[in-house]
Amino acid sequence: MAKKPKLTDRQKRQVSVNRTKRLSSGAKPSEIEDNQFGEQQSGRVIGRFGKHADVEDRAGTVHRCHMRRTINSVVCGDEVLFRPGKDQTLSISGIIEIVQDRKSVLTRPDFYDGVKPVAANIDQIIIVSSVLPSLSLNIIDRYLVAAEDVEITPVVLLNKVELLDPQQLNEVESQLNIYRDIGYQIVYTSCKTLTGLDELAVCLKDKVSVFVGQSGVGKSSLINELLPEADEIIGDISDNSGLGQHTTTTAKLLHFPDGGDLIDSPGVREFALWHLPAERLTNGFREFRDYLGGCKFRDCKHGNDPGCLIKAAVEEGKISPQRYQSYHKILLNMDELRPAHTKV
Ligand SMILES: Nc1nc2c(ncn2[C@@H]2O[C@H](COP(=O)(O)OP(=O)(O)OP(=O)(O)O)[C@@H](O)[C@H]2O)c(=O)[nH]1
Ligand SMILES: [Mg+2]
Ligand SMILES: [Zn+2]
Repeated sequence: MAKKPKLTDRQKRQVSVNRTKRLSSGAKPSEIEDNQFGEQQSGRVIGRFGKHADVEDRAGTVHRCHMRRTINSVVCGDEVLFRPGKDQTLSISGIIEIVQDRKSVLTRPDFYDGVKPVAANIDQIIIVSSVLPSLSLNIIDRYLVAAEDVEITPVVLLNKVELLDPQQLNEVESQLNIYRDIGYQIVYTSCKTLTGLDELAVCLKDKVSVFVGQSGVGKSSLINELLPEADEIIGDISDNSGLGQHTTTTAKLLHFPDGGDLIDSPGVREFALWHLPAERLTNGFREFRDYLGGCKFRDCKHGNDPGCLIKAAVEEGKISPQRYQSYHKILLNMDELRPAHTKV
């Protein structure tokens, strides 16, 4: 795919002027438009498709809505004020007028659009991994940083465990115990043998959770096991690459009959963190926090700098060397992956 050309400062100013004009001109609904809609009411976004969104009203009815041009972004989990359409024969009849302040929002950087919200008003992020596509601790670390950064509780989930023999399972468990030791919950599941699904259901009960992770790890399959009526489409793993095929393309919020909601999100190719300044990355490694501010040099890069408390903690076995290496790998990649047209 061709890279987006870098904008000059003049072009950036023009974009900003145009945007301001567009926002102020779109603020008031025209009278003709006004007649098409009923009274404003509150609702919640449960689906997002192109320029439209599905809004569930308080009685549980779903309205497919346009959005006022003043609205910047709408994602699953957003609380909104909307007006249902009077003409229900139209496929998209209502309109979202206001997005309420978000209690929490998970974001991800997008090469073209800058930082994009993924889901709003969520209580926990379930980081789904599997052994096919193969387990990547570095990807887990990146999601953990993103979750820590927005202060939403993460849970580490490993799916497809039935593909491992007992010895392999043992090895994987000792790798993932690093996360347990620093206070994260770990859940092992299989959609084939149904292992761990009861534990997962308990973990999701009465909370608003979002499933994130690479394509093909089984997010939608897990949802179908937990909520058969969800009927999520699942895709095969490519024989050549061992990767998923990006089957889920839009986020969708589903309800558990006994309480709790779950958002299925599309697998992303590269969950990068280049939108975070380095200090926020460091802070996202929760076990580093006890040592921050104590290094000899204020601008310590926690590499080979003399008097680095983090490095010392690694040497003393208090911080896992694997997490420490992962931190430096992310730090390096952040600069490499950051598109030329963005700044932190
Ligand atoms: N062996 C095994 N295969 C599984 C398991 N769970 C899911 N799969 C398979 O993994 C493949 C991908 O599953 P999906 O549920 O589509 O994965 P996804 O994470 O939703 O992928 P995207 O929507 O592309 O992000 C399918 O072929 C599933 O049948 C499991 O526990 N064990
Ligand atoms: Mg899916
Ligand atoms: Zn240091």
